[in-house]
Formats: sequence, structure tokens, C-alpha cells
Amino acid sequence: MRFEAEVGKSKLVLLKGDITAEETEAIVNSANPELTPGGVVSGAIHRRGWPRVTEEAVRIRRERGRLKTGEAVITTGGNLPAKWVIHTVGPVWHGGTKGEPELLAKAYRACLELAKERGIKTIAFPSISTGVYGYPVEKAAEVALRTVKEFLEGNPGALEEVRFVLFSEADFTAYREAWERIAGEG
Ligand code: AR6
Repeated sequence: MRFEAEVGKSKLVLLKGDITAEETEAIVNSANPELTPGGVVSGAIHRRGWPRVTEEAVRIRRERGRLKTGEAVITTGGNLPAKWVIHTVGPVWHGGTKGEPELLAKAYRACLELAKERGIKTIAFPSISTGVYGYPVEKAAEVALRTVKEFLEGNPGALEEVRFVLFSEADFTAYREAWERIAGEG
């Protein structure tokens, strides 16, 4: 399952897959504030990037303390195919009244800004916050895609390709449908 669209000078790709196998220059980790391996996407990234991803995450945690929601930091990709891992913390879903959409957008923007700063041209995101953190995927997909679209339009050529690597067919469909709604807004 794969979908592609042009956004300004960049390519947006939606696909079903496992982010730890992606060969983009950077992959994004949906981390916890302590930057510990945790479970699900984060556990898989730390496992495949072992030991250097975890070692660098521990060092960053020691030097700068816990990450706030919406912040991002970068480590090596260790043994992953991707050269870099950008770790960000998405919001926990509390029903949508605790600033969750703004915090989710902030997390995506922080990753995109960090990639731009480092000259990274291709980046793959998982569906941040829609697993353990409980953010409804239809709502999260809209925030994610709108944030990426705005960033690519506002920073032409900064990134060549942004991918969303969705773990299930249902998530892929949610992102695909959200994109149709957003693209239709012009
Ligand atoms: N590749 C792509 N997507 C995946 C993969 C994979 N290999 N594995 C799972 N997903 P989650 P969150 C999907 O729970 O909600 C962690 O323990 C998954 O199906 O990893 O942001 C951290 O330590 C779901 O759709 O992230 C934090 O404490 C999406 O990725 C907390 O969970 C995100 O699921 C973060 O929770």
C-alpha cells in the first residue's frame, strides 16, 4: 500500500510498513520523556539501533533532563538502515481539551526543523501518539499531514521527501482519507 503526492518541491509518501526498515536518512521515534526504550515503535527502534541509539539517548537524557511534549532530539541510527533517529514526544490523548492538537503539531514541527537544520533530506514518521498515547488516528492524521504540508510549503526544497510509515491497513486508510480532506482545502 503506497500513495504519493507532490507538495511544492517535495514528495509526500504514505505507506504501510515497519519504520525500522526504512532507508530514509532519518526516522522518527515516538519516544517517552525519559528517552528510555519503552514499547512498540520506540522499543523496536532501540532494539534495532542497539546499542548506540540507546547509549546516546541515555547521554542526552543525562545532559538535558526529560524531554517536554513537543520537543525533539537527534541520535545516530546505530545499526538501523537510517543514519539518524529523531526522538520526539507526542501528547497523551485526554479527550482533546488539553491542547493535544497544538502539541502534536509542535512535535512534528520540531522534527522537521531539526531535519532541516542538519541538512537531512528524507525523513520517515510513524503515526505519533496514536498507539499507547491513545490519540484517535483520524484526528492525529489530519494534524500530522496539515503540519507537514505547511512546513513543506513554507520551506521549499528543505526536504526532498517526507514519509509516513503506517503499521496497519486501517492507519494507512485513515491517513489517505485525511490527505484527501486536506488537499481539497487547497
Ligand atoms: N513501524 C511503524 N509503526 C509502528 C511500528 C513499527 N515498527 N510499531 C508500532 N507502530 P506507539 P505513541 C505504530 O504506541 O502512541 C512507547 O512505549 C503503532 O501501531 O509506539 O506515540 C513510548 O515509550 C501506532 O499506530 O507510540 C511512549 O511511552 C503508532 O506506531 C509511548 O509508547 C504509535 O504507537 C508513545 O506512544
